[in-house]
Amino acid sequence: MAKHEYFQGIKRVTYEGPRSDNPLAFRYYNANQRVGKKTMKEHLRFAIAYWHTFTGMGADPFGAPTKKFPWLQGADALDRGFRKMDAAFEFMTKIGAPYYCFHDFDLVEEGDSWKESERRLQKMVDHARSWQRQTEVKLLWGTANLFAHPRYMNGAATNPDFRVVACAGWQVKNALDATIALGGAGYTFWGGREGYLSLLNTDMKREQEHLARFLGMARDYGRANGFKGSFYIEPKPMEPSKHQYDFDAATCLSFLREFDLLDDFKLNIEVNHATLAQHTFQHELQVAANAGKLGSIDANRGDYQNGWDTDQFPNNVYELTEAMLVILGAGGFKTGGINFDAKTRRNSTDLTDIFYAHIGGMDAFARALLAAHAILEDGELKDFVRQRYSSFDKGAGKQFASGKLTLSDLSRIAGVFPEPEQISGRQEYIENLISRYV
Ligand code: XUL
Ligand code: CO
Repeated sequence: MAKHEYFQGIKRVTYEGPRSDNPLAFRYYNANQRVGKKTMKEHLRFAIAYWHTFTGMGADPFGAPTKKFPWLQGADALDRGFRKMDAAFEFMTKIGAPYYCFHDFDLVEEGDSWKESERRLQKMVDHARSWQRQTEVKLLWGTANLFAHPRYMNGAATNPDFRVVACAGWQVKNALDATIALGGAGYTFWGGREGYLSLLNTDMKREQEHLARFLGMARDYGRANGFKGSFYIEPKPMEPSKHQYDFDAATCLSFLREFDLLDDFKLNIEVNHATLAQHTFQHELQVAANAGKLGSIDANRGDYQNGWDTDQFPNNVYELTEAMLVILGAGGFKTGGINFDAKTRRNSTDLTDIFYAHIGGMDAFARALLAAHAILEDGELKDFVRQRYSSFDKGAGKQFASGKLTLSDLSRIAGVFPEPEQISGRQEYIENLISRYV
């Protein structure tokens, strides 16, 4: 532990069970409790997002920062970086999160020269390595912030100016080096400004080709330098660009397929990005899972009444249960996990609020895991779906599914039967089945 304690008066958060009324205890997340073949900790692989939790100070388009994080008060950038990291590892240890995620310049502010930025990053990586050794906290994934600096206003890898693309390359190389040095299990690309505002000044085809070229270069560099983890693309339909090239899971998969990147890239699916794309989170997870590309998730929730990325902490156990059904159905996380890409509200200004937020999110996921596991064990849901498609398991249905029939065959077979009788989809019955476990 560092000499200074930032979260004073808060001890390690422990599991006290559903009857506990201690707001600083888990009521459902019991790290070592077995659920099927794995413990909760192994299933959920929680990660803390460095940007929201230790760097985001509550500024919004209408107002100044509200959060007076003590670790950000120093005069010197490196000093602030070190103190932020000490606070981060104190928090992650106390909440019992096994992982964290960062952008390069969450760790420390960018300097005023390439050299100075690299020097700062190197210092932070050394400090993180020493903290990782002293604690059990590991890096789930690293990434580069290719959207905040004004140079990226027209995009990073898709910028029409090659010099900006080169800057993005410099940043990704350093961020990959940091991720590799810290044993990161993954590396994420969220295309912050990889998209466009107006088609009138944009060569979309060319920009997408550049993006693919850039991702391929990052992949080659990572692999050549010992990175064995997963590369993730994180879909998001809009904001900050009007049109983002990585709109949703299906768009990303088709892009990866077109440019022959599928072997090395999986998807990192974020709840609020799914809903901005007019999908449910479950839908996006299933699209990724169907392609064998469900890598990791960014957990949060949007707001039902507005249309932007509010990044609130997840608390809807029913929806999370549906999500966990897909995740468990796909075999669970391998290199990925549940990264809380979520922030406390602007007026939640106490340091304790950070604990309440994460405890709530972790408990909600633990309940969803328990419910989803029990639903799968019970088997009725799976049987119901299997039964629904059983006409393809035998006879002509099976021949159709295995490609042995022609359209003329279908037409002939249709003529043999009377009008098919109605078969209910029984959605409400199935929804009630989920409710029994939530
Ligand atoms: C932005 C977002 C990012 C990525 C990492 O909406 O989700 O924080 O997760 O760059
Ligand atoms: Co995210």
